Amino acid sequence: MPYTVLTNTELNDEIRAMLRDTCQVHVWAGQETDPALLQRAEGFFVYGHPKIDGAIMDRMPNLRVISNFGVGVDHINLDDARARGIAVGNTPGLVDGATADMTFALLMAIARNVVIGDRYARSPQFTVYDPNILHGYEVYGTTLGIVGMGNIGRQVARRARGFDMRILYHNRRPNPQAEAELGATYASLEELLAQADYVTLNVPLTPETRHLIGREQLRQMKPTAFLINVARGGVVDHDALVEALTQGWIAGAALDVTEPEPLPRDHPLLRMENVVIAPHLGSATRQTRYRMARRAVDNLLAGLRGEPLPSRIA
Ligand code: 8YV
Repeated sequence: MPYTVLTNTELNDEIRAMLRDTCQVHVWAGQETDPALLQRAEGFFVYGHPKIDGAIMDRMPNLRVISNFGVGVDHINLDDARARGIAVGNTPGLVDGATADMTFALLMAIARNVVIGDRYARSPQFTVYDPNILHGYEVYGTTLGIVGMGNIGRQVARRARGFDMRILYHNRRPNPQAEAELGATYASLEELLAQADYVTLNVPLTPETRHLIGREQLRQMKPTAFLINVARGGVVDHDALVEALTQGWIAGAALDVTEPEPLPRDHPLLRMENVVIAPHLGSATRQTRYRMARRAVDNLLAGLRGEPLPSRIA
């Protein structure tokens, strides 16, 4: 007898194949979802970042496990799940390398005008090579400020060493191991913002990190500095960021994540030349996506069978 599993959006072929023999997967249709289906649902496979709270859980009295495809679980109310005895799984340790690569891809793209250069090189305006255009900022030998020295932050620091960067980091607690291994120096957030040429955000979104970077923090950055966000859009106050970019408090920003995601199509950030935006691609490599799928499926099946989840967050 296959398990009844809901998912918030259509799963890709790879995940569907992994679940084919054990689960009957139905796509959650919001308020319209058939009550009989909700009654039967034993597992929820969360693909993307829909809000999952107690009200939704209460509509599924047989729900035993929520399996999140991804490490960040800010969209799932973990307390509500705990209170109802529902296990929640995620995919820690699997997205770090790919997300750190993307951090550097965005950092390089904004510093060296890769995206704006690409648009120009394809345009009818590019008829003569001109050494005088699109001078960017150097990356090697500059100062990197990493906000959040967790698994992803450490991977970012490892890459920065290859660029001969001086590495500052800020974290809830100093991380002596990272300091010894990576040559990173602990700094208060104020010191880091004042000194870094590139500030990367590598923290989870929690009540403490929501709008961690606002007006005051952006004003502390150098006018030649860049902000790179591969964490969650909510870590940055977007109104303040628009002001900072318009007023020249900072040189530019590269964002893999925004709030909301996607931004409304007429949002000012989408019209700015000193902004690079990606559609949340941090962990989007074939290899990482496969590992995430495998772990998310293993968490789901373990929860359905009443076994310990390989990666349980709540
Ligand atoms: C995923 C992520 O793309 O792991 C995370 O927290 O943000 C990304 O790696 C996303 O969660 C997909 O659902």
